Amino acid sequence: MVTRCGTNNMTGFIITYFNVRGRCAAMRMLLADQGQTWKEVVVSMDEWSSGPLKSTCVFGQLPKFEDGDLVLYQSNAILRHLGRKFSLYGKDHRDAAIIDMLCDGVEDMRMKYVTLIYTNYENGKANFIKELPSWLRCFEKVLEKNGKGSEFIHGNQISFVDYSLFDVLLNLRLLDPSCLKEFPLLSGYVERMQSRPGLKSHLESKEFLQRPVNGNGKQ
Ligand code: GTB
Repeated sequence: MVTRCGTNNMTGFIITYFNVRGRCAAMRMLLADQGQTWKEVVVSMDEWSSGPLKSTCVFGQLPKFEDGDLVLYQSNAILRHLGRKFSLYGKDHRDAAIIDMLCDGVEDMRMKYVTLIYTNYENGKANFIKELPSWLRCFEKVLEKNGKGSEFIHGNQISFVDYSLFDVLLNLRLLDPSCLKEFPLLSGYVERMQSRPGLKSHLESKEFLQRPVNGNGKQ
């Protein structure tokens, strides 16, 4: 188990996960963009398979996220917690409901991607790329309805789901570099997100660049 410490970690955030971007990429982006530091506990597959950690995890899976004495599992629950903590959940209950809906939509797209990567990469990639525009078009339309796509995925302030959507879009663009070309609003959205100073320096950091995208080397 490797522990990497950020400096000035006054908040006590600890991410325990495998050495991949995977399900922690969005929460890391959120923390970096919000000016937070955190500690990383990196678990190897050998340790995971032979050690006691799995049995202590509520659903037998990582990531595990600690915020002081609060211990959370499930990446989207962690994002929601950070959304509430850093006011990244819209301005009222109506916004929060829509942000939750979008989060579930991003999760559906993420699961399609994860299923391809881990279960059917060689045989499924061509068909996946063929179907990709129909999913991306849904988010293009959401952007169009929100200030003609000039801002965030919902409202005029960033929310936790923006980090998750941005992360999935980066992964999809790695898989199919031209996938955003027919979607000007999504392309502009990705440009704006990656230009945010906190995100830009995170995306340029060696911690981000050296961490594999997925656990099986496929991307
Ligand atoms: N719904 C959960 C969430 O959103 O947090 C899903 C969590 C999940 O799928 N966790 C996977 C896990 O703990 C890791 S993410 N798997 C171990 C187990 O179930 O025993 C996917 C993943 C797969 C492989 C690697 N790897 O080889 O390094 C890394 C990450």
